[in-house]
Amino acid sequence: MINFKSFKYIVDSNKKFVITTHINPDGDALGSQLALAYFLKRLEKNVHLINHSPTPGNYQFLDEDDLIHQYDKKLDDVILNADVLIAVDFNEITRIKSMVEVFSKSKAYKICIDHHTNPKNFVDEFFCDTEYSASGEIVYELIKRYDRNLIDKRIADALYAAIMTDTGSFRFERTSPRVHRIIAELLEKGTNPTEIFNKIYNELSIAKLKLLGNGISNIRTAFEGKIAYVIITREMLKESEANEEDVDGFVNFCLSIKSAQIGILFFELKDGIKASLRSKDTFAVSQLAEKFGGGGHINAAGIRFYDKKLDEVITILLEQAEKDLIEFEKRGTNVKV
Ligand SMILES: [Mn+2]
Repeated sequence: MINFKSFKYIVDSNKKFVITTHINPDGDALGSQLALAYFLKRLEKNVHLINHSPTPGNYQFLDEDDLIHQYDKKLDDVILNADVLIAVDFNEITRIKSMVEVFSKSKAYKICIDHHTNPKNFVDEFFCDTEYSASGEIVYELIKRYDRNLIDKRIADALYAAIMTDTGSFRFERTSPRVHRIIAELLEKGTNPTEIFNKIYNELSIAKLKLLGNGISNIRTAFEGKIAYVIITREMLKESEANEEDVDGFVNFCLSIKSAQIGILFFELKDGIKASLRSKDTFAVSQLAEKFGGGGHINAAGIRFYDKKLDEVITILLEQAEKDLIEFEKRGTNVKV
């Protein structure tokens, strides 16, 4: 349950806000962060946006005033002297990497606005609910209940981007009637869906498209085609002259195979291996991810491995996925009771 009154109190009784989001931010992370910033600025608050990662080029249009700064030690004073630190779209401190130390050290009142499962205890107050499709949906409710007249086109665009990207363009599980009602209100504020979709998704580089082609042409399946997976290695990255952000979204193609119930992307990072998991229906990839120290949602989750080789990760994860699928087929769920 989200305590809207408490949020209003925090906003009204403080002046200096710092908002941050997770490593490799996606549309929901950035859209939610910027919408909050535009809202607080309309209330004449002092707002700083500081992230570990740079903003990917296709989301830059949401931040026309260049409000987002990449973290640097020079910004420590801003973070240490803030009244309120807002963590948006993540729920454990390790997700902010280089900022962990200063975030922990700051005496500011810390709040978390998020929709992922299993929040860790790293803030003073949570505005979290896993029922929401996107952090942007929560941010919308927070702003609306504060004062709906504050939602202008800029805020609407940022929230639209947040919700569109986290619902897979309004098709994932938690795309509820409420989501569409919110979207209707955002469109009434002047948001143009075609324009935002094109800016986010139709500005791919040739490098990304080539890498995607390479990944897809080597797609593999396991367990009678019920698991489909794509592997992206450092070498493939180099060959296509793509960068790590280019791999965003590749995992979703795995589920376009009819027989596939689980889709996995194995991605060899500079530092470790990342596995992105997706599923159809009610198979909870979050449960699978948690077995390896990862997490996420029912239909979308992720795991990071730091001390294993790619082949090893593929073997152990596929083995566990198969076991969990067998259990899912037997019991109709893979969620622990
Ligand atoms: Mn999100």
